[in-house]
Amino acid sequence: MSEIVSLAEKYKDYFKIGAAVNPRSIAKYGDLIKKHFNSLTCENEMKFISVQPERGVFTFDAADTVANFARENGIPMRGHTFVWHGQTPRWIFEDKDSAYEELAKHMETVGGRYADIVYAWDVVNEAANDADGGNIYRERSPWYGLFGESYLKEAFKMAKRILPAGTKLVYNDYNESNPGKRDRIIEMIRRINDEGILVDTVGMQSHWRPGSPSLDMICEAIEKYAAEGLRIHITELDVSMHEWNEAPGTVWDTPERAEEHAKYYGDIFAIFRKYKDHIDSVTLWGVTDGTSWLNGFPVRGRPDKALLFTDDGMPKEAFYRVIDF
Ligand code: 9MR
Repeated sequence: MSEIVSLAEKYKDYFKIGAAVNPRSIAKYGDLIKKHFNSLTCENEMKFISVQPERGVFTFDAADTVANFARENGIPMRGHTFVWHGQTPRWIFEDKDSAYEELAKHMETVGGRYADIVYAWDVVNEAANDADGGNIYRERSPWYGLFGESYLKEAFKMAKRILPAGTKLVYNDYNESNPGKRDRIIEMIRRINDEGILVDTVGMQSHWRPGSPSLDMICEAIEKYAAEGLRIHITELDVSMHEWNEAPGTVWDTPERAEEHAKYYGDIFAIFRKYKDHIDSVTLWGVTDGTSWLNGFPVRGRPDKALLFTDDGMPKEAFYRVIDF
């Protein structure tokens, strides 16, 4: 492995190169992670339900395993995530009167524990509506159900008050390059920031597939977010080998598809480099193909090969395209 160039090293004049990790991937691929990545995100271990499943009961073992690995190796982390409709325990929504107070306590306890190592928090995750032509907000979020849109500004105010100065405060979402959703995200951030800047960074999750979104759509999204004065983090990048509505039984693991996959990876990293003045980090959502959440999504049991390394830790063609500049 020693002759293979380090991704993080190769990109040191551009932006951080990150990976979503968990205790299992750290145990299995620790050396690979240390070599190639200079930013880490807990895939699930810092989510609300992981660290505070019951009111006042904090469970930090898994998050600590990742954070201690990061500390030992001097790798900074992104925190993921505080306010989300997913992986959040019901108890916090059961009492409207105490929900904000509990959220603040949560941010103090979790944010405080990792304050030495976390440089950015996904304060709010996935609050925008997916559908065009209606409310800009995701109405089915229990946060929206309790407080309407006001929870967004409240959450960022809280984060700004509680987290160490200088922590990047991120609004993070998917389908971020789709023009309709992109514009809803921008409108949402404008409203949060209308009395002063709270959100300073937009997280473009970037769960993509070859050709989708188009390269033009990605450039346009980056330009529009940057024009708002926002820093950009690519937070959850992966490129599925599958078509979105692929017919069952489709043969997908072909040399042609692998070439499209590799080419797309090369093309999107060329875009990221072009916009390096706006982009602070590019995080892949997983380490090796087999550790990706896409195995079994959205079709149960169906594998995918969405990342840059095989399960043997070998770089794939996509890896070589990413470092080919
Ligand atoms: O990768 C995560 C997977 O292990 C979890 O089962 C899933 C539960 O919702 O969350 C995945 O990560 C998601 C991230 O937290 C937010 N954006 C979408 C990611 C992929 O679903």
